[in-house]
Amino acid sequence: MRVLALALVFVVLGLTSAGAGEISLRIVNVVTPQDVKIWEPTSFTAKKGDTVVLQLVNRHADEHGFEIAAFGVKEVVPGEKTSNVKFTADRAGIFPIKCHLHPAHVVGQFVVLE
Ligand SMILES: [Cu+2]
Repeated sequence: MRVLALALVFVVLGLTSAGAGEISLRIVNVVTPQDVKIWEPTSFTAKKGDTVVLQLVNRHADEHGFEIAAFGVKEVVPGEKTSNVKFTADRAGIFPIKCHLHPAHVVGQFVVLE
């Protein structure tokens, strides 16, 4: 229950921290206890029309991808580097996020509310 509450607070902060019409998030590549590399937070939300600014932090030694195909995002982040991505969430829906370099790396979803 406590974890859920914290997760909720994080999402709300992500939505409000950059003012109306823009969300700004730092997403970090981590390893789960199951030894799977993921980008965290795994899921995030925007409103249709929002500008989305993502700072992708790759803490691993090897490069990893971050793709949201529906919005033309297809970034390769070199080992121990950070990449910035900016796009407009111009349509509503639930869109998969994945590492296009390593399909086994389960990532998450991007939710755009109407
Ligand atoms: Cu990867």
